[in-house]
Amino acid sequence: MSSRDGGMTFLSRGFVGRRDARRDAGRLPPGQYDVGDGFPVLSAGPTPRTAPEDWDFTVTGEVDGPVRLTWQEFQELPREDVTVDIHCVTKWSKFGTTWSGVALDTLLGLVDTSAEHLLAYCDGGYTTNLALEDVADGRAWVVDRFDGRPLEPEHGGPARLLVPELYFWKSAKWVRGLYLSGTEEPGFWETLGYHLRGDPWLEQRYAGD
Ligand SMILES: Nc1nc2c(c(=O)[nH]1)N[C@H]1C(S)=C(S)[C@@H](COP(=O)(O)O)O[C@H]1N2
Ligand SMILES: [Mo]
Repeated sequence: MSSRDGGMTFLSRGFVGRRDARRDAGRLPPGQYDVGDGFPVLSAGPTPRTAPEDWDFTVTGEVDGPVRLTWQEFQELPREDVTVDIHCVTKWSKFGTTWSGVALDTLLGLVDTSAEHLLAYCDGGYTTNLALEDVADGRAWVVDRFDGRPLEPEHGGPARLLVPELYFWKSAKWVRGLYLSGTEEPGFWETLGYHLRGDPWLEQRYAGD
């Protein structure tokens, strides 16, 4: 562990493995707090439970050749491990969460489209809108593993979106597909007054922020 203040080094040594508050301060977007080891569950309804044999993932809408993947086909796609900080609009942030899944670049690469927006849809009816430029180039994934284990149903298993650069409501749980469109169609929370984009660093919590 290094220290900008040489005089603090002997103190830091005793705290190896604990959080360095000074380092983490720069990781917290405005108005957020560090929830630590906790992982709150925030669901607008009951937890759906879809068996892998009943699960599929579709990429539809304004595309040439819509795609439907079975669970098995999804498992065979190239996979990535990611470690990211997540930020909920209710103000908790969680540092260094580890996930495994398929990049949205890979899934969107399966179709031909000139659409600029998508609506993610889920078991249970939840939706959220995203601009394609906010999920391109390694900024979003469909993940099915958290912390080295299959994703718990409460946290969106069998699979959820992970869009860590935006507020966590954009990381749709129980995701089943992406609907691509030339126009921006607000999703569940966005229709109820939350920001269409939701960048935590710009504190885009509500419409008009
Ligand atoms: N399908 C679905 N996805 C959802 C939600 C939901 O209610 N339904 N809640 C969102 C909100 S507001 C947040 S903060 C995160 C919470 O994820 P977690 O329960 O794993 O912490 O999921 C997001 N994705
Ligand atoms: Mo949230």
